[in-house]
Amino acid sequence: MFKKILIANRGEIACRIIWACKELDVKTVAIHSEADREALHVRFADEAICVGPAPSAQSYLNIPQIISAAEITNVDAIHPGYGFLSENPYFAEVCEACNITFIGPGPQVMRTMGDKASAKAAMKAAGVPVTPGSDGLVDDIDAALSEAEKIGYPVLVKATAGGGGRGMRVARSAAELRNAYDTSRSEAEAAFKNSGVYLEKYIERPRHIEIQVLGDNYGNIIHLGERECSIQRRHQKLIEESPSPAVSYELRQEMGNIAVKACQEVGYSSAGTIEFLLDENDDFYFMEMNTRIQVEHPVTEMVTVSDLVAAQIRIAAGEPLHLSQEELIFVGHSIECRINAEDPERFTPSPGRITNLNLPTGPGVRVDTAIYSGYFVPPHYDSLIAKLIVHARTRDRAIARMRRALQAMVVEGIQTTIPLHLKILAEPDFVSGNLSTRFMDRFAKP
Ligand code: MV4
Repeated sequence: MFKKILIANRGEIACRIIWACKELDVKTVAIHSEADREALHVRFADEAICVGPAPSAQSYLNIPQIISAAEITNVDAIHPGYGFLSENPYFAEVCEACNITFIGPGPQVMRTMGDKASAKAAMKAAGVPVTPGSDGLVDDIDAALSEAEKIGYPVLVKATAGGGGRGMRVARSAAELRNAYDTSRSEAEAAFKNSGVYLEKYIERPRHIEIQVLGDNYGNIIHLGERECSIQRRHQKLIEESPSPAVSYELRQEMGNIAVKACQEVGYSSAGTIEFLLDENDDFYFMEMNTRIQVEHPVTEMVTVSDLVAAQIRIAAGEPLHLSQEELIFVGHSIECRINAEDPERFTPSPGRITNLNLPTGPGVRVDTAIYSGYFVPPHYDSLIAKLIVHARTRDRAIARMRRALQAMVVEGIQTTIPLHLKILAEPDFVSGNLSTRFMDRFAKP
């Protein structure tokens, strides 16, 4: 086991990694920007190094500074968390070159799965269902029209350099495709300096269902069930849950086994997530693979009674998986609400000082956060300030528990998404589990 780990991140995930290290008797080194001197992860780490000014590019993304901090404090490994450098193959290579273990998959797997086209090809080769579509880019409108005839309308025009929904346009007829094709290409050129587009069958009301996997360095791979992540606004997740109300025992086995097989084919190790679109006929299609621990990992931990961050650290230290697929258990239902420092109506950032804070407690309540009363929420970083997670025997009980936990969560001095979550949880479609990635359209301002 490592003696000391540097956490190349901040906020709640940095604290989360510190907690896992403490339980493993591993010393921790925090890095921080000048704006984060008073941050909680700095306080609870054994050592802390300032790596630069507030802007992320000069601090949390500053590879030379981070590697220098790792050298000075003589750490054995670096945990990147999520975001920042967590899916940067070059950073993983630099760590390995400096004889520092990067806690995550190898750079090559990260590179393969990080490129949409190579990821889709690798998944297709591994027998993972991918959305029917063009085989590669469509270089002119005639190719697009001919591909669309093969696929069948409606089709989606997607920018190959896009991501997170940017550069996507639906076409329901040849006439619409002519327009969508030209618009997508020019938008992609402007936004990504890459006008490459491809076509896919448009799935009208998909759910976003993702499978958590864990792989060690000896070829052992298990899945830990699914997460329902359809409650998103402009591709920002708001509420996640496990299990999904739409996934039966049989569908879980099918999706889980396909995810495990895919990871075996690409030689995956560490924690990873395969994202799928699930349609109303229970057909599912590969969307992308995330080669990092994800924000929403706690809902999986709650229903499988696991510690995914500790598992990542153990795997990176060369330990075999402690659990076989057969030994894994699923208990109850877990829901996570992302608490952002934002105006709950306009979603505009709301940084500032927290003048009064009450965190909910009681049975089945977990809060992953780095805020405290008197903490100044800086404007420089992501607006996520806390994850409120509940666990109960059934989905209905979990919803009731989340409602009372949200009502007990007092954050004064800034605005948060707490009122929005209470609104969502009051929606009959949410309570009945009738979700899709179009769910949040109902709150869209005219
Ligand atoms: C789709 C789709 C429907 N049909 N692909 C959005 C971003 C990227 N993850 C892929 N996305 C979608 N791809 C086909 N063929 C609908 C979406 C989509 C979506 C997917 C997951 C979660 C939220 C979403 C919100 C809007 C659109």
